[in-house]
Amino acid sequence: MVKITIDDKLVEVPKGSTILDAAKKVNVEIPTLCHLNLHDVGLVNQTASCRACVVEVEGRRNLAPSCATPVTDGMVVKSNSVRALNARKVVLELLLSDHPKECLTCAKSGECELQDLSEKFGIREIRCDGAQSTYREDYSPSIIRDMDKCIMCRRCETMCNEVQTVGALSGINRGFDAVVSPAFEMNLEDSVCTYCGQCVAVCPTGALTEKDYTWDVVSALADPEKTVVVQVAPAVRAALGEEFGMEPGTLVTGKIVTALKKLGFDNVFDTDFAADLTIMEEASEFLDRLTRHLEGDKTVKLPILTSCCPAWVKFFEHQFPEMKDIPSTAKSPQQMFGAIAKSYYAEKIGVKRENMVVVSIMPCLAKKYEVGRDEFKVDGNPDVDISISTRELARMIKQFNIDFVDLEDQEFDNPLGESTGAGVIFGATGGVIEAAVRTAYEWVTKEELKDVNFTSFRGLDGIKSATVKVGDLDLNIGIAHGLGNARKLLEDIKSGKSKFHAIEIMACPGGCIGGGGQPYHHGDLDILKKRAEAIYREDEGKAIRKSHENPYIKELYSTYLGSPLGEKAHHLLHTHYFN
Ligand code: HC0
Ligand code: SF4
Repeated sequence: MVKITIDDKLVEVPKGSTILDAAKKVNVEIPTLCHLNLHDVGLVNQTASCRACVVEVEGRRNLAPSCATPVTDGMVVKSNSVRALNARKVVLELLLSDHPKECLTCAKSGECELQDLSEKFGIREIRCDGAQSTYREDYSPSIIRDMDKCIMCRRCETMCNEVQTVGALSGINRGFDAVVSPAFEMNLEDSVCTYCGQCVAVCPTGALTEKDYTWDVVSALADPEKTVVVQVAPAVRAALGEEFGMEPGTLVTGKIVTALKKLGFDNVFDTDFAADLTIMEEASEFLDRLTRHLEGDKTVKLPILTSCCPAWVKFFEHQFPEMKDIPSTAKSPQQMFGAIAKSYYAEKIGVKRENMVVVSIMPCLAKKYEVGRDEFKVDGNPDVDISISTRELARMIKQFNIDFVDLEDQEFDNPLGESTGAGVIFGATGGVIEAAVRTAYEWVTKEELKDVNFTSFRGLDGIKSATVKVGDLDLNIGIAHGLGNARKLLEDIKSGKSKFHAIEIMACPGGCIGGGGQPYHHGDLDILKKRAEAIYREDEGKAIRKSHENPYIKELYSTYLGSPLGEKAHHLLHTHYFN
């Protein structure tokens, strides 16, 4: 251990700690911009590029960046000397000198860390206003890059390259032309980007933001010709409240339904219903593959991989094209919902497909891209028309002057609004495979699964594994969240080392609760933990906790789809992948 003094407070920290680590321990708040420590999910950005965290160290001539300076025994640090404060102010002024002054219209206004610090330091004029960087904007279906707002903190680069191992972003050029870009300055849309949105989640300014589709939703709602139905993803209910000042982990399911009805949607349905449907198909596919494998069929490939996360799908299409016959062919719940809404439900209520608009509320930015994929369209008409994020829904609720916190709870509409606990837990890492095992267990053993809680599948460890006894079989389950962790499991499959029968993969750290469209967590991982707890609380509170027991799912199969993996189910609920 090493002892140092910060602002007259004595603190003891492990060797190798930085001054910033030590300061946190004694609640000395040193401002940071580029620094981000999400150690639990493998992200430590320690580039020391912004210099907003400089401090004075006794005996040293130069100010030291506290995020990157290791402590030494007996060190005496002043975080608030006039010299340090003055340097920070100059750093901010220099950053602002070529930053667009667009706070009134910036998508990040109110959430921007540069804006916050400028306010804190009382910067009212920029003494060194001069040349401005002017880089073209880059629009993709999910993400907008506005590089004039980039402060070269490199958080996105660390996230994309080290945590996600996608390698879509790196710093290029010098001086005013310095930006973070895909290779050859191509647009994100033409790159290997997966649209996971994790770069957006950690960007401190408005350089990377979601593409906002809220006004497309408003236009659809205003069109008297259209029946507008909405689905709400599992993870949204565990996070939306944060946008209205509620404690992280507050469940707001019933309030979301009420808010969406007030916004004017004709029906408010639940993606969790479609998550139950996904389990029917995915568990059937898994058991079919497993049975044939056990019978010695060498053409069958195991492990089966979940396929409901569109960023993960795009990742394996780009990076492991030779393995695209391993993931399940089941569509994601978002897309299953759209396919069923525009067939079964549209027929039931006598509305033509082209007169129905399906909107989804998702914690995810890749879902915006997923809705536009050609295989999810019928004669050019998409199964899901518009996908907006949790943050965009919050914006709509505020625009419509709805007092969210005081809303009464309401229930989802039926038939596409009834769900089980198994559908809800899709929102947290490990939840999809837990839901699948709850069903597969009962289908294989023909016995009731008494304890549905597979706690070994839960939690924020990057890679989890567990063996579950299902009848005579020891089922080996693998779980990865974050694409870097997924890559490790895929490399094992490729080299023949994998012992898993089934693997769940979600692109975002934490699963969908940590999606790129969720309220910004500003580096506080406790927020992710609280959201996950909320998801499992909702599961506990459900009367039915296994997908195959959902009465509306049973009715859907008996009156419309036939059996899982049957012809109609195959046509509506399964997909294929591309290189
Ligand atoms: Fe998810 Fe989903 S669980 S990907 O994270 O499978 O976005 O919440 O909606 O589709 O259900 C996101 C969340 C979903 C889908 C579901 C899956
Ligand atoms: Fe990388 Fe994900 Fe951002 Fe794309 S969305 S650039 S994959 S971090």
